[in-house]
Amino acid sequence: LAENALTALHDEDYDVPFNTQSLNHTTMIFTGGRQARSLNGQYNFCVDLLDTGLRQKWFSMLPQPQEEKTEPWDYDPYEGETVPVPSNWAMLKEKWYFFEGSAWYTRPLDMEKLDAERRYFLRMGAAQYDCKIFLNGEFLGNHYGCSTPFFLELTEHLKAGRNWLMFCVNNTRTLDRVPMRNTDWFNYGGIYREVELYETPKTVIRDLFIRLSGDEGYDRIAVSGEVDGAADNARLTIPDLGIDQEIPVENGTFSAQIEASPDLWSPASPRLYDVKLEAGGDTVTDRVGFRRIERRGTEILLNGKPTFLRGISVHEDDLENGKVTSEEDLRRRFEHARELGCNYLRLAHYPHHERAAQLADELGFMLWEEIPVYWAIDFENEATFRDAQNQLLELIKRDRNRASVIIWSVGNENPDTDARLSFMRRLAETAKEADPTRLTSAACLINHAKRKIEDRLADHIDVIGINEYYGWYDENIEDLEVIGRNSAPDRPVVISETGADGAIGDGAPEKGFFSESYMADVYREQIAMLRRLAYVKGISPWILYDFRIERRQNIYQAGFNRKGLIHADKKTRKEAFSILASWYHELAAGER
Ligand code: GCB
Repeated sequence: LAENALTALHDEDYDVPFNTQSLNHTTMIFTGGRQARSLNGQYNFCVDLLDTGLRQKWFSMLPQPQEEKTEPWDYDPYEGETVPVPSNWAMLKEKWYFFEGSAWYTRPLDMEKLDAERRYFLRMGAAQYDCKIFLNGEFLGNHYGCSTPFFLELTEHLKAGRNWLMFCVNNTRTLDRVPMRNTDWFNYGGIYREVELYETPKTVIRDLFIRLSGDEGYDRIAVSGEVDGAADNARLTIPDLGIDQEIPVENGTFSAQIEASPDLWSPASPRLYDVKLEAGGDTVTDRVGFRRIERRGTEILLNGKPTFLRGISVHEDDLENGKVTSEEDLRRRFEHARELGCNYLRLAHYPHHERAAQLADELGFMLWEEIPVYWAIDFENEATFRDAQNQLLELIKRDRNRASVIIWSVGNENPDTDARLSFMRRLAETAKEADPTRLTSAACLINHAKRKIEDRLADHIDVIGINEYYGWYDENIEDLEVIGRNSAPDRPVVISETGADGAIGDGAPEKGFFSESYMADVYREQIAMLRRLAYVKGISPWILYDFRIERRQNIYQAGFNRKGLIHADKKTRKEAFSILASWYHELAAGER
């Protein structure tokens, strides 16, 4: 019996300080315009239900010929089965479909030579949920969170020649995580976005935030950021605006306001400008749109004009690829949104791939982005708060140059307790501090008995989201009018969700709950009602595509949420699609 089988009852008992959440928003670098070396591809792989690898320290074992092995490890990370990265293991093998636990990924990393004047950063696009990183047998850092990128500087740890990179990714659902144990989407484990290596000069631009300035009539561009390393000045160029300006760097930060009148970005005219920033020999670039998004009273204003958000909600979910997103998948999503007549999408319920917001910038869609503070989080737990706050900051730092993003949402349908109010109010404040230029929101609660929006968080966000399912979970759609009267909201309300399940294909019902025609009727009734509701400033029905979720098992659902306007095949439209599309196109025509 190996000694380690008797110890390590709890994670904290491992003699390596694993659970430190050491990789967080402070270790990010700005990657726009940088050349990356892809570390995607085949990795040696092993699921490890009992965390034997942490106890036996599989990570510390470097490749050894069979005859030189000093211990009988239960897994050899350098032999055996491989899987592609990015991927979700649930989609690779039937026996991994429901697997929740740790899994090990190993690959070589060959460095022809190391340049003493360069720095090296590993970037992980996303890993669900807890990811520990090892290099050449050493534990280097750990990240929590499911959908935001994280970085680890390898400069001091790489050697010339062959290195070994290893990840231990654990997707166990626990009470103290964000999200916690219970969600209405599938728990796809694994490294499911790109892994890359970035090489930079000694001085690194860590952060660049550029936007139209909210002061003085929006005739300025504000720029700020962080430089790590020697630099006296940063130089900003935006050729199409005639901007070429030196900005002093002090204590590693810079900030300036520059007079400019760019053409404003909007869905109708998604103008983007090439931006370049240089400092201390480092250079980054971006394509940035400039626009104003504000709330005034109960209106949402885009570039000073009241705007109605014609939206649709969407998950990252694919029949074959799980949460792995491709360019093709994203483009198809925006084409469907365009066909519907949308000017807006809600990216639910966690940060989607960063390419989504880049494409929305180019194609002209506004976005709601969100962190998975979903249902009953451990609101009393300060460590849970830090995790949520870190996911929010990583998302904001990743996407705050995207004109398409107009809303940071801090959560969805959470019980109105004191602990929750404090937790989510602090998140809304964090968002405003990191980015004062966008609106905050959350899906708030309706008290159905009182027919009123009743949620103390509503006073602390800019836009009140409500998920209402009249015609599905709730009966009387007339209540929506009463809710408006009873609540008399002092700020814009957006229906962040509404919808109904509609099964199609073999065995689908002809009428009643779960039929396509029932779903179509719900959309007709909702639209008839929404035409009368002045307090609603936008909607994002639930949802564009049917998606996988194992908690729904009736014969029509069979492991899927069937509220998609389009089947999970991402091709077959349901009747409700054209009903919503004709209303949206009518609204869009009225705007012109
Ligand atoms: C909701 C949740 C969403 C669910 C949806 C449903 O309110 O926010 O995550 O999937 O309802 O279909 O019940």
